[in-house]
Amino acid sequence: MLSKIIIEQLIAIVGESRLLLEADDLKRFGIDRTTLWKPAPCAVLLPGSIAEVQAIVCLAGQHNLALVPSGGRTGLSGGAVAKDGELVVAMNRLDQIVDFNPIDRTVTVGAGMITADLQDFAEKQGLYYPVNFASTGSSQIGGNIATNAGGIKVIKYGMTRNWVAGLRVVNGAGDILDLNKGLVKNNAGYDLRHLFIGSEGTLGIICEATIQLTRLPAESAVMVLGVRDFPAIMDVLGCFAADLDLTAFEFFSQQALDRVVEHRGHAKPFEGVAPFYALLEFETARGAISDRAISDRAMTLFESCVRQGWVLDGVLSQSVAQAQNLWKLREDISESLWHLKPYKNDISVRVSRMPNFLCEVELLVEQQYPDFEIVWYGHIGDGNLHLNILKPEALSVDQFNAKCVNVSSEIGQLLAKYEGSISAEHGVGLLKKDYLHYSRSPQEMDMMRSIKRAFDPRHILNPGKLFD
Ligand code: 2HG
Ligand code: ZN
Repeated sequence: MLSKIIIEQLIAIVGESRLLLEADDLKRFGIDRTTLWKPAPCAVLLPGSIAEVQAIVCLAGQHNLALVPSGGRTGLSGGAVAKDGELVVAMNRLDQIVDFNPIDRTVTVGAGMITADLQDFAEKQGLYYPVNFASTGSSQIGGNIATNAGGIKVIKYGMTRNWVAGLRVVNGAGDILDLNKGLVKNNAGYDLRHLFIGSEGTLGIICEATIQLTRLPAESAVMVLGVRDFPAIMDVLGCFAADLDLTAFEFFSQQALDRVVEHRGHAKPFEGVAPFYALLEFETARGAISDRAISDRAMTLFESCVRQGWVLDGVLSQSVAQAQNLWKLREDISESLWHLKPYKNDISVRVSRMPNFLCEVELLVEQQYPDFEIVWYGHIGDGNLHLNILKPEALSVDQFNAKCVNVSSEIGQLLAKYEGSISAEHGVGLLKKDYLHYSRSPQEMDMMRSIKRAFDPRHILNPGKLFD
């Protein structure tokens, strides 16, 4: 509960209508896409400028109030959850274009800008913001940066980190830091900007970002292939990546396809079934969706994969609409599983280690958890697997969650052996912090805590997230 005096001070900063105390607002702003925690913030603030964010942080520091920075709350690890009476600082009003520079091909935006609005703005300038994923319609750029969001084009364009040319943040001491200022080359000491990217709101509140844009991509075509087994998916990747400029290489299992077809009513890619499917996207010549030379090349590769026995069946998009429909089979999986409250894993290993790793994970879950339905999908071209575990009807939610914690530890041990990551792209938040030690050494953990102390000396920024 906030005291009357603090409420008055907060109103003096943001204005009365920008301090939300109603139960509905607290519920809505206190949670992300996870369902494991009950939202319980003490209030929600909607600052309209960096100066207001700074004033909030200074006040929070004086009164020792915990702050949870909040974007579109589409996260899957509890990074934006406020469950312990924190003040939520929602960036919704900082959603403007601050500056566009066509020579540098950069755009400076408020952290609250919706990702899809940034993509649309870029396109109107004849440019492109390539970080793309299913929740771009509601996620905010500040949240994307705080979690270093990945998505479906990482194989060609990399993660959000690659596109951040500058950041304005307010750290936990209430200082405004202007980091990198849009420079392409800047070796003047430590690049603090990169510490904030992926820091999950624990070092500072990202208020403004200068984003690098690039030229529009050529038209692309999409192929969905039915694949014999896990190892064959990696063989198919090797075969296509060697010859085509891939912009995506995704995979999903038959169970994932069944769920998405059932839930969304999408058409299957082709008649037959396969244990796994690979979705490939590659650029064709500008202006021609089925440029003959590249499409013929793709068909030759497909035939060679069939001859090898890796691929059972396949389809190549013949129009933009067909390409979009094929993408839906992959992009809609997460939402199609949502009502089943799956336990999520978002893990990665180096692509070269993927074949052996996949066999071991498959064996682990088959042997130890035969009654669990596992829905496999992910950005396999980046070495990133989303392992969604569905609750068997016989188990209560508590029993299921307890078992999943065991699965996570076993997978964590396997990841440690393969030098992989317990969080490839969703972040650590609350969900994965107990497993962080499988990916980070004690020395690294100590250094991360020191960095946290340096930027947030009063420990008021998103406490309890990433690590305790
Ligand atoms: C995706 O790749 C998202 O579809 C969500 O990262 C993954 O829900 C998930 O597990
Ligand atoms: Zn993903």
